[in-house]
Amino acid sequence: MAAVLPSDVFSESQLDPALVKIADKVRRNERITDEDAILLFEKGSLSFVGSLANSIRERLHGDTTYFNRNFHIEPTNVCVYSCHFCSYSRVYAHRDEGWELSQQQMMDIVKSYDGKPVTEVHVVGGVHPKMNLEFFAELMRSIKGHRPDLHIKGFTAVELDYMFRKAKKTVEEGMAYLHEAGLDSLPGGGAEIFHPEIREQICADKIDGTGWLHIHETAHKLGMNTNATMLYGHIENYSHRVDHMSRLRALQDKTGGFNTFIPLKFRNQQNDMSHIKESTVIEDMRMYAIARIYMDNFPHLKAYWPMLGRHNAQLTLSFGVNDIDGTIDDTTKIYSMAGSEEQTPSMNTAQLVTLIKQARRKPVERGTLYNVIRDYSELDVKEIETNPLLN
Ligand code: MET
Repeated sequence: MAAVLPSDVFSESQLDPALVKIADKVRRNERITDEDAILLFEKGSLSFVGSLANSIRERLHGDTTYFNRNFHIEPTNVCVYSCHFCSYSRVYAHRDEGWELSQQQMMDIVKSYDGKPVTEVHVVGGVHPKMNLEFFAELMRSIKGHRPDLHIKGFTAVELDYMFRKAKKTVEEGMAYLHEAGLDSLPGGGAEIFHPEIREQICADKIDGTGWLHIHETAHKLGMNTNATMLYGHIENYSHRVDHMSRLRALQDKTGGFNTFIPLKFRNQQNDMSHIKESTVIEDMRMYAIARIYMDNFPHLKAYWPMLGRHNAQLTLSFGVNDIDGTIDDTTKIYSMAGSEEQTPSMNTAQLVTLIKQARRKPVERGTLYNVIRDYSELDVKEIETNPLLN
């Protein structure tokens, strides 16, 4: 599909001159400023930002749209922190209402995928006061001992910060230790909104933005790749979003260690912020598009379908997104507990491929680090459904 540039589809005489300048920058493949991004949030129509973002997406990836085959392990939802947007955690005193998996139970989950073509396990959850660095190092070793080629993407910076401090290790020491035990890369969670004006209101007690970035920088220095998220659509304003993205873009300039940016939509069920309305789908698509335009040094932009719902995730493929994450297999509760449409998030390969093909894009299965595993564009859905190696 040829990239359509905004000048081809918009009559520039009707556009705000400042928006025309931004479109020119995108056309010349130049970085936009923080002010430009705020202007896009304030004045850019959905079709304007969408068409710019799509031109960037097609320049970077053509029609290629990645997915992966993965499952999650959520060791616990018992948590020492009390993030107001969270619908998932239970305090230690009420841990009987939550879950705490043993090493054996977690290994049983891993073993239940024996012979199945998953490539990644994603490990995140509550910050449990008793699940410490040694506990998780043992888990890493057991997983790798059982299935060495399974990529372990685990622990948000928030979880790592707590376990390293408790073990009296520096970030460098703790990270090197877990890496050695088998941890391959970090997911992007716990970032929320870095700006203290917002962070202090929504998750005051966990690691601050500077600490989050330091943990990712340390991982990058050890040669580990990581992802980054932003929880949007609650009490933040556009400048907080841009500040957040700007800190990530600056770190990426320094290390190049981020793979993917994942905007996460705030969902409002069963949490302390239920009085706040959720963002509209239009605002969601504008968020993805502006992220694609602004985050010029992030190779990938992901829509995490268990949070957004599969149909809206499909829609993002026209607004800059080139990755929709994985099969999941109903192994995460984080967003179902917050009221997502996806109450039992699970899609098989054929469903993911169909979703991507319906959007006229090219489905490609990737590993965690975007190594290509298989191009599905020429494969018939029936063939995928009936081949156990493909489904
Ligand atoms: N414990 C993580 C964090 O705050 C989030 C995991 S999902 C509830 O970073």
